Amino acid sequence: SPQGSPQEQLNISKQGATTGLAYDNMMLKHQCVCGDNSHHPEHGGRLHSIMARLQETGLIHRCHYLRARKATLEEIQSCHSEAHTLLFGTNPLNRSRLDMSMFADLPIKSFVRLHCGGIGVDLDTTWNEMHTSSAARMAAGCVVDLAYKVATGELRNGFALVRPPGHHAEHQQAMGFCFFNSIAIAARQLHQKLNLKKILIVDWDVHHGNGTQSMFYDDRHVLYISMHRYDDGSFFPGTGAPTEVGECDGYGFNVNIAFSGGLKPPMGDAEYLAAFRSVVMPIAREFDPDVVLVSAGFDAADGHPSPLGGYKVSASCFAHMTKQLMTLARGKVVLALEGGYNLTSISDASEACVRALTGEDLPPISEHELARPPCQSALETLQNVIAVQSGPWPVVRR
Ligand code: 6DK
Ligand code: ZN
Repeated sequence: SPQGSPQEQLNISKQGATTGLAYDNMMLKHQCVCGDNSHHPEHGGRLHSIMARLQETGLIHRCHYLRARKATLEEIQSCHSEAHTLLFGTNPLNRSRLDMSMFADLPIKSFVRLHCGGIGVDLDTTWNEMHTSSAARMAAGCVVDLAYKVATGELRNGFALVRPPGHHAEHQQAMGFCFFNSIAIAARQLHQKLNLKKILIVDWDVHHGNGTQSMFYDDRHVLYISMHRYDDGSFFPGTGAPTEVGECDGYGFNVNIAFSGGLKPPMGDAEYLAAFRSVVMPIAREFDPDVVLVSAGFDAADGHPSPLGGYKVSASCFAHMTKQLMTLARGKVVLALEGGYNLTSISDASEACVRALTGEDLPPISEHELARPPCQSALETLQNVIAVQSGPWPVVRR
């Protein structure tokens, strides 16, 4: 608010030039009851490694540390059903006073017993009855708060270091390590509370964000652009075909850059930068967003063997993509962690992206990747995307 002491105003204007960092230890508590992380690639050590790197490099002191909070049940319900929100947003202690008939129409009435002995929503998605709700609500709250502060100009841009991830979570379905779709909730809040009319979500996690796509499929206020490994529907979660372009009001506001052709060769910087050059940036500039939210998974990075990746995007490439997005929306860019499981790779990539956000000079892309033409199957993907998107987005035709 414009009120407040001169000192407060000074802090606000200083913050306005600052990169926000949203994080809370509560997100470490989402842990399989089996107690053995080796069965669960999406574990708390991921956030710990990235935090350690931001500390070691001193980057943490260049960021404004956000006092995190859990998303309210009301915020979560802007994207998820009431039953889903209550089931995954409460623990037995605070749920006891609720009417359990609420859950009667949920598709998942039974949880599965995992091979490790734990309990899951499905075989991938471990669920801790006591702690998952707090962690997932904290993850969403971090992204909402950070997005809010960046959208209003209180912060320049930001990085939400969060887990569990969100982009697979649908209106009434937890899956693929995800419970609440934090990025989608943030986008909804910006639309509903700040009345933003043009929100861009870029998703560079190696997996397609089926949840995010489905939530905004008929919504022209939220443009969803995903780059992912697709392999003709055989790669998790199997959705994200280039032909999925949105429907009704949202026609043309869903863009899937779906790489196929397996790992021969694996996609790398050359393919990702070509996609940015020929599809992502032209459409994004034309859309001219008020704010850019990034589902910033780092599992397309080198160091992620199949099934959790297989590609070899460099840390520097993630930073360059960040920097390009910062030319949109007057620099209002919020990165939120999704996947990424190799602790060194995700720390390298996070460090590089935070350097980009704070305006530092970026490490160069390797000469070899810059000189290399995109592989044949990536060229076919891009041609295909351009063909299906040139109706709503003539700018891609060049
Ligand atoms: N399961 C995500 O990175 C989640 O997109 C990916 C979920 C993949 C589920 C299928 C799969 C494994 C593989 C190895 C070991 C255990 C489970 F949501 C994000 F986190 F961002 O590969
Ligand atoms: Zn992923």
